[in-house]
Amino acid sequence: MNTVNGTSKKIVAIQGDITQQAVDAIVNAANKSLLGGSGVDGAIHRAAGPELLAQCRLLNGCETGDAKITKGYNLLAKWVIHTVGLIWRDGNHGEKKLLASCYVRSLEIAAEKGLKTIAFPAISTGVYGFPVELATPIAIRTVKEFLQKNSSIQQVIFVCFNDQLFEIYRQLLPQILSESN
Ligand code: AR6
Repeated sequence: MNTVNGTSKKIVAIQGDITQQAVDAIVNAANKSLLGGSGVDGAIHRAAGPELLAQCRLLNGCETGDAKITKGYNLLAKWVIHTVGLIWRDGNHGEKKLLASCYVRSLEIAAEKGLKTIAFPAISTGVYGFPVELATPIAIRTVKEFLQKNSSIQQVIFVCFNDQLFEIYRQLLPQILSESN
């Protein structure tokens, strides 16, 4: 498996399918309805089974930049944290702040539940059109800063679904993790 480690293995990037990750929680790049969709959202619902949708129906949706948690049902992951990114327009409509908020809220919920290992997809970079070159540094810096303040989470895994995405994480992860703040 392709893996790139940060200095402490606390933050790593792998190439793979998030539905196959044996972690405490996987994060879903959902939409405000939380009722499923295409991309990673569709893959997670298919792998988790219909009980996931039944629980999502009880959540009354989710605001952009926020997150909500459900069980993982048939997934290897015990929990799914559903977060909602913003559809990319031109970068001047709060996209960056809301993307960072997706990562922070997901990690806050994981920490509140005492979860130790969390896997993220590249939120908003598919259907929602956020350029990966801009989204990746935001994802890495936001997770890095969160883990500097919170010691309960042991590992965050960025799961890259394709070669191009993994290559960007392979380049940026060591670079950003070695920067002093
Ligand atoms: N494992 C890991 N990453 C994946 C997987 C997978 N199985 N499948 C896709 N990706 P997207 P968004 C990557 O479009 O841009 C849905 O309809 C994909 O390559 O899934 O936040 C929701 O319901 C990309 O890098 O999410 C919303 O309506 C990343 O996951 C909307 O799409 C995110 O792509 C959300 O759009």
